Amino acid sequence: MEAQDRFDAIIAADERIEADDWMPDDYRSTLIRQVAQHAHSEIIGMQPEGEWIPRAPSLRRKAILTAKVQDEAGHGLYLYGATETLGVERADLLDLLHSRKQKYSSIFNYPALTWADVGAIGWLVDGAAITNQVPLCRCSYGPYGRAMVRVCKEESFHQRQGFQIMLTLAEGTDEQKAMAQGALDRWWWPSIMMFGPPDTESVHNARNMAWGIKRYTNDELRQNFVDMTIPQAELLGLTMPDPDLRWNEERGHYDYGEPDWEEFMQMVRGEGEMPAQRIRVRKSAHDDGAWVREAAEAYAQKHEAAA
Ligand code: BYC
Repeated sequence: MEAQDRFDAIIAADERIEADDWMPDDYRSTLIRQVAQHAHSEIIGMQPEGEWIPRAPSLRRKAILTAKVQDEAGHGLYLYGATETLGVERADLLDLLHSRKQKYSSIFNYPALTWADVGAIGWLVDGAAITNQVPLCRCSYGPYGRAMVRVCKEESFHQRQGFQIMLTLAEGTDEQKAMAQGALDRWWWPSIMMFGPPDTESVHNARNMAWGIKRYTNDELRQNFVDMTIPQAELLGLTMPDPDLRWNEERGHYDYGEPDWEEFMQMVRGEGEMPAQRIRVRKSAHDDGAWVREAAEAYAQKHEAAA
């Protein structure tokens, strides 16, 4: 059987492509693009919440937030590992991030202004991430799908801790409730834009669906997230910042307003001071960590020589 036929048969049978299987160049390159972008998002995503670790309102909150931010570093690790199985080096991927030749998620180009933003990130951003990532556990590329299983388990703890912060604030003083509402107002639209451009504008949708990399389109996932989140906002007693939001009996889904796609594109392109700051902070963390990489390398060489 020809390599291409074997690949097509595996995809048609909804089985998995593994690292040492033959795969078309385009399949490999779209995966490198997506999984690297995903890995970059995990480590850049440590910044908005990491900035709040020293300012967490109690020791308990500080411990929980530290654990959550460390989890994101771990997700980066699994995902860089998964990308490396496609024949690229992690050091090169980091260079591509630092030189802005590869992207990270638009969502991390927004600032976390108050403690309530930490709650909103956990509730909405991790909530959107789970909605997107649970189907990715069934991705046709084995190493990526398997990495997603553990990531999703941890994301579900993250989502709950965010919701719990929002609930505490929403049940607190008028000022705390206003903080929670402000954070929802800031993070709602960026969260629903995280799912990517509308299906009519999506470049990779059709092919990546056919290859079993994506299982649902951007708009399908966005709708699932909206439907899941509205009852949670009602429970919190908060108001969604979308006047067009209403239940559509006929569709069995919520209708919602049009996001600001121009703002989304600006965030994807990384225009403005916030994206520049994200890359600056990342590069300086990388430079500060050079001695750790050198020490690990020296240690590995010592053991190799001994063996
Ligand atoms: N931001 O054809 P499309 C987390 C780009 S981190 C930036 O629909 P596709 C967390 C897209 O790359 C979780 N760019 O693409 C961490 C493409 O550009 P190019 C992050 C975006 O791949 C810390 C163009 O737009 N999750 O949860 O079929 C703390 C056209 O798009 C975005 C992932 O990375 C965006 N939002 O679908 C807290 C999920 N959206 O390269 C939380 C993995 C689109 O052609 N990725 N673009 O120039 C995916 O599932 C898919 O890649 C996407 C896009 C759904 C995002």
